[in-house]
This record gives sequence, structure tokens and C-alpha cells, in this order.
Amino acid sequence: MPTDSLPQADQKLHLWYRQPAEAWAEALPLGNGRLGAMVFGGVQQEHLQLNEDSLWSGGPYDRNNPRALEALPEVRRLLFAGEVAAALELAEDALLGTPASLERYLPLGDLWLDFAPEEPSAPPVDYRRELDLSTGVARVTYRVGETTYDRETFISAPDAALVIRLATSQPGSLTFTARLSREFDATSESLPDGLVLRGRCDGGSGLAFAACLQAVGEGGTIASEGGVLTATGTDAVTLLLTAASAFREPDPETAARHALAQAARRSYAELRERHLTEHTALFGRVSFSLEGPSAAALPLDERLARVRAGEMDLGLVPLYFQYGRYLLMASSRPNSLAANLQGIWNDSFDPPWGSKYTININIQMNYWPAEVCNLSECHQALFNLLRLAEPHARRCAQATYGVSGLVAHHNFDLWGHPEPCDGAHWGLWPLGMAWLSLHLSEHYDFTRDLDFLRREAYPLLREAALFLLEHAVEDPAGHLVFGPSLSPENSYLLPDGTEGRLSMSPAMDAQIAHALFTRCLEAAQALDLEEDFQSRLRSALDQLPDLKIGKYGQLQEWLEADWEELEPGHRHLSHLFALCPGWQITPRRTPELAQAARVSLERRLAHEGGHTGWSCAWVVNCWARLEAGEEAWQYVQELLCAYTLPNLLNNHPPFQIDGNFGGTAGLGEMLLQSHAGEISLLPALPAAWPAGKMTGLRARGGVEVDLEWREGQLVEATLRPCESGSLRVRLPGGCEPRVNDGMVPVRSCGTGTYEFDVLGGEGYSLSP
Ligand code: FUC
Repeated sequence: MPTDSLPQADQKLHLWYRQPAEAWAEALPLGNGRLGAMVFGGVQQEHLQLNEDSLWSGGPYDRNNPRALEALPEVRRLLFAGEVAAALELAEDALLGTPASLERYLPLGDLWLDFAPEEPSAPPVDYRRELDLSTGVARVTYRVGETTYDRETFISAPDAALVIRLATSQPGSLTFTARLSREFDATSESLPDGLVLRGRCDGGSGLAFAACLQAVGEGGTIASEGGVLTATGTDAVTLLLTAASAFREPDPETAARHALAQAARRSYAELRERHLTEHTALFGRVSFSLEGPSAAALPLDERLARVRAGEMDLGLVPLYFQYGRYLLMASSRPNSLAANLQGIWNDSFDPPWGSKYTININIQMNYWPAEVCNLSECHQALFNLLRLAEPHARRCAQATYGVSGLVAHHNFDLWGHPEPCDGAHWGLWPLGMAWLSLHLSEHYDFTRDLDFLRREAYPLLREAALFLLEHAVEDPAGHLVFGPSLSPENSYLLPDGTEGRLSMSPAMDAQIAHALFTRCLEAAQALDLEEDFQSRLRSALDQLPDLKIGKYGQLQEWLEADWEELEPGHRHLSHLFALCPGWQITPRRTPELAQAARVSLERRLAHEGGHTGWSCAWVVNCWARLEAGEEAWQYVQELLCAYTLPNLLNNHPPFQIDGNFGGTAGLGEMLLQSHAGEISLLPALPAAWPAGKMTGLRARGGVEVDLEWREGQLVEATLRPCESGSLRVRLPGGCEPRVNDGMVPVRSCGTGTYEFDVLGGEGYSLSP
């Protein structure tokens, strides 16, 4: 099959296959933030695996270790004295949360459609299963004899329901049964024209939930009895499904039935139209195409096999990029919880890592594309999680550390439990909230919504900073450190060969504190608030330890000493936070540190680092920040070849969604960066992408950006700032831009950047 050139990749944003999904990793995800489904697309039997975002085991309880306050000074003393094993032992016993493990995200259930006749007269032909990212509609079509079958499924955000439309070309030929089931803790019953699945998690003692289904038939009959709905001899049927849990609703079944009745007031055409309007309003903000070899005419599984065999398929790049945007829309909405390790798609009652909110990289990575990829409102789902965790984070700061402010460690669950979990050598890392709070300042920076800064971002930044200010102690050199802590999730070797994990001064902690104090200070200044607090932040910034360069020329992972890393190829790149997602290290402002970060990255990779999907995605982002387009592209390909499932979901392995989001963000970073006080256009363009177009990306400062390049050179960029002021830009090669055909005067700022004045709401075209 020859590859065709692809000038209009956006028209082909389909994941499509010639066969039904046999395994979950082949099924196609749908979602509206709260409700999720994996569509299998079988001919004889359709299967939709269902999720609802708030369905978790357990409930809220106080996990703070009552011995923590007494033990904390001793753990610190032991660490300063180099008695790392004793420190770990005491921390394990006295600082770790009780119980030590958190709760799990659970499946809602399954919808099964069984079609008659059981043995079709002829084998199905022309089978096609697809997900169209630009519409958010999954579709299955095939033909048996003279009859064509057409099944469309989507999950509507405006109507809060899953919608399936089944149709055939032969009036009266559609006969099937529908059932709802769940492996544990639920029963299903018939409703008039419908079904209900109701249950309670944890063997009946946990969260109550319900899913309700209603069928609307055209022609034929619909009947429901004994938990089985039967459609007989119909022309077409629309199925609607809603769900709720007691996390939000005191009576989930009533809530789900009410939502169902609301949705059922509309015709299928109306539901579809409303879904499309809403979906495209968000999804359509960004377009991306690359010219070059593309196998867009082939099914996705075949394309992935080809790139694994070394073929070039540039059409997969925009597809992967847009899939990340699609998945963010499907798993994170302003009214939903945050996307967890699996987004909202989980079929297991014992999912990997509990399908939790792991916050020492993973959940942060989920939201890396939110702002730059123009889905700012999807970021709100993360802020919802933080609001929910706030009281627990405040209580943990008091009960475990004896200070005010907010603290979280390396995981949350639905109940916002922020205490250290899973073992002190994983969980005793008190920087989770500090890192997460930076997401609110990013949201402000991309939107310039001053009201959001005042109401939501500043209060959280302030409390996260307050924890660090009160919790900090001075190391022997007089620097502020935040231990006991660790560098997620690596260990060091002391000169005598002793292995250690806990540290008083991991480089990452100093970097996150630097980022947080800086952003909090800037916010206080912008809002003209709290002079005293501003001075505290200023002096804390001065007292943070400097980052250090070690014996290999690498960025030191721990600041106490230049310890050997136990795993030089560790998947976590914790000490590279300052390079990415942070901004303390940049190639031009801190060239020595940028070089050291590069050495660290190369050392990780030389020792088989970047293994696991999310780690590979982080590597892409780091290379992009180092403006190393070729290396970034190498790891984009690695992500596609080694860490991607047949349904394009990220494979840790097993499935974990962070790598999708990190990959999408990394592709954005290759084309546009704005973290260094300038808007940098095409900072890491690889030679393999000679020509392409991207529209609708966002830069910090509230600027929307379109880019077009040919023969590896920028042809034109359009910048649309939301507020008046001046913009500082960097073009490839540091060349001077012509702005609006020379009509707008441009000032050189030196070192390859240029500035010009802008009016909010106007567009500015730049050419080299
Ligand atoms: C951290 C990572 C693992 C995995 C888990 C959810 O422990 O080191 O690779 O992503 O979180």
C-alpha cells in the first residue's frame, strides 16, 4: 500500500479498524468527563464497558499517624546525621499514614447487546469500526446479505447521557436484547422500556450507585422483563444511559432516572446535534497537519505495526496529538473530577496502582496539554480535585507536621487523602500540593483571568507556600530544606555502598519551592496583596539551596552530596523538574545548568531510562525544552512504537493515560514554547517535519498562536493576544520578524528576541 501525501490531516482524525475489538486495549474510549465507555463493536454482541468518575472504594477517614509530631524532629536529626536506614525505619513506623494504602477507582458495569439471529444467514462484510475525534462519535458499520447495519455511539456533555443509535437498511430487521451487569455488588432490574443497575461498592457497605437505560424504538416492539430489554422487529432504536453515585447525589437512582428523563425528551437528531455543537466548539479550536508520508488510508492497528517495522507515517503525529486533546475533553470537564491514572476508563476491580491520582508526576502530566492545547476549561477538573482535598491537606499539615497551610504527598484518592502512603520510601514526599498548586498559576498565565487569580489561584498558592515556609528547616549551610523527603522515586548509594531513599534536600524539592515561591510572589504583587507575606517569600527564595552540578557534569539529584544514583536509568526525571515542566533552567538564561540537565537526561537514557510510557513522554518534553528537535522526535517515535496500545492509549505497560497527555504536550512544546518570558516559535522542529501547519495553540500571556512552516522554515505565524501590552518573540535562528507587513514597529531585545506593542483582540502576522 503506497503512502499518500497528507496536506489535510485534520480531515482524517479517525481511529479505524477492520474488525471488532477482542480485548479492552482495542476498544475505543468515549466520555464526557463524568461518564466513560469503551466500545468494543462486536457484530453478534456489542459490549460497552462503563465508568462513572466518582465510583471509588472506601470513604473519607483520618489517616494521619498519631505518632508523627513526636517522631518528626528525630527523623530529621537522623537524616542530617547520615543515619538513613534508621530514619527510614522510624518514618515507616511513625510518619506513614494509617492505613498505609489508599482507595481504588472502580468500574460501573457493562452494557451487553445481543443481536438476533444468532447465526446470521451470511457472514458480515465491509465491517468498519471507528472513532472520529473531531465529532466524538464511535461508529460500527457492516453488511449482512443485503442489509447494512449502522451503530453510532457518543457520550453527550450537554445532555449528560450515553447515546447509542442502532439502525438497519431493512425495515423491521433489528432485533436484539440489552442487559446491564457488574461483576460485583450490583443487581439489575427492568424498568418500563428500560433497565436499572443498582449497587453499593465494597460488598454492599460502600458508595451507592445506579445506571439507568431507556430504549426508544422506531417500529417493532420494546419490552423489558427480568433485567432483559428486548427490541423486536424494529427499524431503529435509540438507547440512552445515565449514571450517578452517592458521592454527588444523595439518591443516585433518582438522579440517574431524572437525567434519563431529561435526555429522553429530545430526539436522536437533536441529541446528536447538541453533542456535535458542544464537542466541536472545544475540539475544533486547534488544527495540526504535517506534510509527508502518511498511511491514513490504513486501519490504525496496521499503521502502528508499520511504524514499528520502521516505516514513516507522519499522519500518526497529528492523530496522536489530537487524541490527547480528545481524551482530555472526554475525561476532564468543569463539572467532573480530575482524570486519574486511567483517565476515567477502568474495567478492573483491582486496577494497577488503584487507578489513583498519583501526584509525583502522573496527574500533573495529565494536565500538561490543557492550556497550551487550548482546552483551558478542562483544567478545571484538576482544580475540583484540589478543592476537595483541601480540608484533608490542611489537617495533614497540622497533624503530621504541626504547621499550617496545605500538604499532599505522592497520591490522592477520591476522598482527597493526602497523607503519605504505600511505604515511606515511596510516599514520604511532601511536595505534591506545592506542585499541583502551580497548575492554577499556569491557568492564570495562559488566560490572564485576574478574577481567577484572586479567587482560586492565589489562595491555594498561598497555602501551599505557607506549608513550605512553616515546615522548612535550615540545613548545616543555612539553606531551607523540606525533609524528610525523597527524590521520586529514586534511591542513592552512600560512599560506603549503603542504599538510601530519604533525604533532607532532594533537588526537586528546592526546584518546586523556587517555582511556587516565585509564582506566589508574582500573584501577590499582581493583586497588590500582603506586603509582609511577599517579604517572607522573598527571603525564603534567597535562602533556597542552589542547584548543583555533580562529578559527571550532571544535575545533582540530591543536594546534600553528589551521591551515586541507585538507578541511573530511573524512569522518574525528578531533578529535571526545573527544566520541564518548570522553567528555572533554560538553555539561554542558565546555560551551565541546562547543559547539566542535558547530561542528566543523557545519563538516564544511556542506562535505559525513559522506560514506561509517561517517562518516555517526559523525555520528549525535556528534549523540546532543550530545543533538541531531533532527540524529541526520536522519543515521539519511541512513544508510538513501544508504549502505545492498538487503541492508541498509552501503555505504561499496562494502560496508563499520562503518556498520552504528556505526548500531546510534548508535540506542542516542539512547536511553541512560552515559559521563558518570550514566545518561541518552532523551537524544536525536527528535520522529519519539513512542512506543516498548526493553528490555535496558546502561549502564556493569553496569546493564541497559528504557525505555518515549509522546508523547515517558518513561513508565517499569527499571534492573537487577549490583552494589550507588548509581546516578546523568538523566531527560529533568532531572526527579526516583520509584523503586519512592516506596519508594526519592532524593537530588538538582544539575544535573538524582539518586542512589539499589541492591542488585545487584534491579530498580528509575523514573517521572518
Ligand atoms: C509511580 C511510577 C510508576 C507508575 C505509578 C502509577 O509509582 O513510578 O511507574 O506510574 O506511579
